Amino acid sequence: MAPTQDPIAQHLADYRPYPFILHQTRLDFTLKPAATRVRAALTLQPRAGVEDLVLDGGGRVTLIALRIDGAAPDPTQVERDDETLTIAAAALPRGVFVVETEVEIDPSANTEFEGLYLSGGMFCTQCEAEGFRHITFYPDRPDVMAPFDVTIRSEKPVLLSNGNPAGQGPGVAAWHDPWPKPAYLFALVAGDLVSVSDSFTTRSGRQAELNIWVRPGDQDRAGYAMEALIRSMTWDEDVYGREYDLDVFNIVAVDDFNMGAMENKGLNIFNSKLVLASPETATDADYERIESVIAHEYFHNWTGNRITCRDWFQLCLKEGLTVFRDQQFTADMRSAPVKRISDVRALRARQFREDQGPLAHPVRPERYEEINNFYTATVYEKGAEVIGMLKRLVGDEGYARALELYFDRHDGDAATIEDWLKVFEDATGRDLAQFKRWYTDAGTPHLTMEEDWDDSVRGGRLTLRLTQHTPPTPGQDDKPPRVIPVAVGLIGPNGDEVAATRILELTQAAQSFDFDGLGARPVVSTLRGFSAPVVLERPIDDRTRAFLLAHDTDPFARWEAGRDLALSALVALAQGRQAGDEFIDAIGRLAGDDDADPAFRALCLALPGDEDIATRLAALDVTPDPDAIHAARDGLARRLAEAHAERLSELYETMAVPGPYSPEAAAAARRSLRIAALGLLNRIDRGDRAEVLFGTAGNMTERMAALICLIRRGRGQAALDALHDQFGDNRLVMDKWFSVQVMSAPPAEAPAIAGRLAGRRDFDWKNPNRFRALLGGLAANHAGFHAADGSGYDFTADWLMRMDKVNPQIAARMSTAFETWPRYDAARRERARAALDRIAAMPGISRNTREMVSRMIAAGA
Ligand code: B3K
Ligand code: ZN
Repeated sequence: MAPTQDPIAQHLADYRPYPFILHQTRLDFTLKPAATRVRAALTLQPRAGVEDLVLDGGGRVTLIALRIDGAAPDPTQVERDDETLTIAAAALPRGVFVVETEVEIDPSANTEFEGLYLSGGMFCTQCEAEGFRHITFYPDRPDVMAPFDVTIRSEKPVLLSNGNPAGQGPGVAAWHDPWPKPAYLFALVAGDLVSVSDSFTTRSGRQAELNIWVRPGDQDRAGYAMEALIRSMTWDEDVYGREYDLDVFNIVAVDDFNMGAMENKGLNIFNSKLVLASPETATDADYERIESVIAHEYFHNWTGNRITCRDWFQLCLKEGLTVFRDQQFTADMRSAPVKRISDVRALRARQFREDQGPLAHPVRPERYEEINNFYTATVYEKGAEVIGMLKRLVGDEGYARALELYFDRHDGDAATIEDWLKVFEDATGRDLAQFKRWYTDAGTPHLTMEEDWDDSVRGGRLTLRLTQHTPPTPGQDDKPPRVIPVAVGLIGPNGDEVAATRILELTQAAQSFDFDGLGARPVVSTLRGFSAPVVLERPIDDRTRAFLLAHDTDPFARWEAGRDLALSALVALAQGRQAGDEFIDAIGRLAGDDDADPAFRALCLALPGDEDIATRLAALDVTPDPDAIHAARDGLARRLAEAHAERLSELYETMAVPGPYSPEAAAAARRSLRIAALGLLNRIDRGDRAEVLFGTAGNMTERMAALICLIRRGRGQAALDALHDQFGDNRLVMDKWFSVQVMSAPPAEAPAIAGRLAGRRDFDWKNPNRFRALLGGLAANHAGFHAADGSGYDFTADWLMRMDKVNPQIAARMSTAFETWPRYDAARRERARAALDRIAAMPGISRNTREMVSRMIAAGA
């Protein structure tokens, strides 16, 4: 049933199974840069009655030959339009039949990097979500799964596809993937590659060969990725009981890639920045991200590949769960509290921003125009938070039982969120009807907590009154209450914990919870571990926040107390009021607390960013002024540095890590504190320390931190030139070189600097990493992007329009720089709106960008 009201969109409610069963897929590629031939043989069978056979196939797939059971069909029975190839039911045999096609495609003209394309002379693919239809005609939807046999003919020395090798000769290789999979998990690579190899024996004794394929010369930068892969495989066996299921596991690093990485069965393809690392070229943050993305893609082998999604509305089924799993993994490999705090920071910066703006959508959307626009922080990160809440509600054992049942029951399926929740209901006996709203309703709930202390009850009674309310989001005004797990602990007046963490389940709009027999009024530590993705509003004074920062036993809540102190000061400062003394004192004490993890201290020393301050102001109904915010943050950082200069200098010296660089967590933690101290000292020492560090540090983590300091002090040029001389031919370092100059520039200069950099010959803008480095660098410079004269908006709009013609996915993704536009002042709104209108009016605008821009414009209407 096609929707008639809304013909440009797909709707969850319209799902219907594919009318044919696909038993087998055979593919034969003859690779030529401008004229690749793809022969496909699909073994099909009608599911019930006979219907037309509709195969997806993009406009640039040229049909050369078509046969059904070996014979060409009557041409009047075949219809081709821009998106499909339809064979009339009358032309189809009754039982099992084989459709053979031969098509020609032009990988060299593929600038969208979707389907089969070339990157630096290497053939590679990206098929999720709907890229396979640009390779050949196919039922390109996740619920149509089949085993694949693939033959690749090419002069390139290394020829890879999914599954196990099934034969090789000069110029040809065959692959067999026995696990039925949807087309989005197909991959092919052909190139001049070398591998870093190892092996893994699963706990039931299967030997798997592991290869990471890179360009010759990059081998010595792939070792960390290999270690991370082996750690991931071990962890998934230990924690989830999941084993690898093929004889080989290949990873390929590619320079031109639209996102981070892709979990194709047995052949993961990675953006090279998430594989290649050496101490001289990668930062600690890069190493951590490589470890977590390697894990993420590997974990998809079960949560995504063995159990996939019925349709793209269910994307969070695989992404939310796999993010949740990679977060658990990183917590186990590194510091769990530090990981939790970093994840919450990222969630607030990206997902809260999305959920509170024009692009808000449910974790499981019900409508989309372009699915690639829904690989969002909401689907991924909020999707993971929802699973964290589920685990909190059913307990660790309940979660383990449910996951066991999920793997048993749904292995080989294309499943839904309903299937997922049913598994939890069956394994734990809990009714999850209300919980399901976390999947179906957009928006971030606001939670208020008020306390009352009653002395007249013997021993005293503490009452916590919790209320919830979710502001309206596009298309949904009415938000019924959700179930919200609120983790609460109580701290006595002397700083000792008097009640350990307990989960309060808020299920109504307002509810009260009593605690009796405490003796004396405690301080409440709430939303411990960030037990739910909500905005907490709580009347609390700075003294109580400082007390929690000093005494809370829950590291997240402790950090949060410090952040709250900072934010309340910054919000006041940005509005011209005096504030911040309490914060400066309390943070100074914490910085010197040598019992606290250095990484934790570093996180506490990091002031909330300009964007966080803007968000908080907007939540208080104050129009954010980007320049005032920037000045407030600068001023508070300077005062913090002045107040604790001696302690910070000491930390800068003592946190230096002796000996050769190691990316492991303990060393990275020390560096992070050292760098945090440097960044603050840089406000008052005019950059001398940074200059020395830039010249002497042997690792990119410290050099990059020093470079940022130098740029901030207007002394960056020599260091930038030195970096360029040393690494001009290293694309990944040069990406950093581009982004750091714009990101760290004085806001008023940022758009002009971006403009100058965009004019350079080495601004290879069609490369997604380079484009993101520059445009993303400007978007991350809050007051620079929102420059009052509109130059940040105009620069961004100009480049988005240029990019849209070449690579719509990247243009649409980067257009989110504008997503907060309705919250600024009238003059900025007018300029942002004009930029968005200009994009919307562009002739030939892609579906991707059109959908994004029109949603953003609608919100300001
Ligand atoms: N599943 C891919 C993302 C595909 C994005 C398509 N636009 C990577 C991941 O989440 O692991
Ligand atoms: Zn994923």
